[in-house]
Amino acid sequence: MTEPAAHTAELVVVANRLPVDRVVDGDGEPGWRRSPGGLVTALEPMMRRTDGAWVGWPGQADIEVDPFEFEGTYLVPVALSAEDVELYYEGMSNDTFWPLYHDVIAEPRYRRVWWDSYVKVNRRFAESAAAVAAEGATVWVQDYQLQLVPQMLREARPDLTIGYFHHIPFPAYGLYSQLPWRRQVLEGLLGADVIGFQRVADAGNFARAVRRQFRYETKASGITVPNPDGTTRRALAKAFPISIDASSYVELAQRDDVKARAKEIRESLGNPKKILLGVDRLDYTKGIRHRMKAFGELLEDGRITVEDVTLVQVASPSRERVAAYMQLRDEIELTVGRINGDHDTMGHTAIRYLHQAYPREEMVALFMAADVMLVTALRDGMNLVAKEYVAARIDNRGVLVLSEFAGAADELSSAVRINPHDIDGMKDAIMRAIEMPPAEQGRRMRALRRKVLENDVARWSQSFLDALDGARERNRFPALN
Ligand code: GDG
Repeated sequence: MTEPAAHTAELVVVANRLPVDRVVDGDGEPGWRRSPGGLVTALEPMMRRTDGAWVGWPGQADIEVDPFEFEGTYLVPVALSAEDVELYYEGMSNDTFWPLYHDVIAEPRYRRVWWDSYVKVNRRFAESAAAVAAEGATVWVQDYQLQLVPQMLREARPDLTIGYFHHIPFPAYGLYSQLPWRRQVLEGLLGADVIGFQRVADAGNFARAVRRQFRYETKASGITVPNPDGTTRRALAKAFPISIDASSYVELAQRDDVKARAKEIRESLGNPKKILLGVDRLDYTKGIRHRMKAFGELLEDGRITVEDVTLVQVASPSRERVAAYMQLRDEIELTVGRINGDHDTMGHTAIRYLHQAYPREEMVALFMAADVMLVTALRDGMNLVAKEYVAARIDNRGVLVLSEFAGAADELSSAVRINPHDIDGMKDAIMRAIEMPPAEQGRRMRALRRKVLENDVARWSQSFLDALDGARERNRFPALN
């Protein structure tokens, strides 16, 4: 392991990305800007409270950056070469784990060179984390790019309390077992004291995989894991559904300029009676094509017209160098072109398609302008967009159409639920949402808002850290196990 760093921290977050983006100002001087991601907002308050460090990749290949302070957090950059990015990130993370863990919606590719790079890069992250963690510190590892880090850290630093949170689904064993490195990955994850998942079902799938592979005993959320010295310890595998910083969405929705922008958006679409909205990274897990098929058929069947109903689809650019994403983009854009070509009039468009990313204010204005929010994921760990829409509807109006295959469906039971594979069912659900009387909208939206405002992201991170505190106590007093 590397030399201990000059600076050490009591709480260390390890994530593929640092919470900042590298920017170059007008004079060509490089600097850093806080990145807008959800995880950053989720962990920011807690990082400020504690003496925190964050280990992650700065987002550009082949740059070496020394650790630095940024807004109260000590940032430890992990360098990735262009080859690391290609093999570990685009290959193993985004072309093997991502499709495999999303129920093989796209075919996962198993490449030994990708795996070798994944192991090597995970070790680099583990070494950086081990070097910056103070004696007895807590380390919280994030997501599927770093599944081997917990075990690597435990071997190097048995004094640490280690958490891992899995942001995406964990698949049923029948699928998981395809993975040529299925044992190594489970071993990697079991290095953590607390292994968090989005849904109860994900935690269950993980526990089943552990039983099938290792025959370890699992009881309630506890897994009995053998130590190298013959004793055992208890790892906790359970659901901690992630959420959003709900009050910041409420604040944006209350701003006059944002309200005015929502009105302007409606007008610029020709004031249709109903606006439907989809907001997704352009990803095959999000069910964008299924949504468009349903919408196109509703127009075809004459159940809606372009004068009355417009679909706004924000598809923010994502993983543009991975072949499956290039192909998906072509398919979606062909579909949009066909539907618009068949149905547009001079004054009205069927689908306003935007392959762009927008500032948060614009997203909230869109949420406020949209009568119906379509979340039609084929598989999704949680889906924060569903929660953001609900938080932004301070007027208690609007309808959320939500796929059963998104983690958010476990909590948001007052949404109109759909199975996105059932196109007829989805068409009927969209019609129901379009025609829903205001009183029913209000009843459902109030129930949804209660859930999202109560279970916000601060509560999520606190409950995970509480579980880690419990684990630390058990480590100190093994009789508690
Ligand atoms: C993974 C899991 C899980 C999107 N376009 C723009 C924009 N966004 C924001 C959304 C939302 C976030 O990006 C996307 O979060 P999701 O949860 O919807 O989906 P993933 O990116 O797949 O996230 C997912 C999540 O991790 C957290 O654990 O819920 O299941 O797949 O916040 O609003 N934001 C802005 N402009 C855009 O154009 N500002």
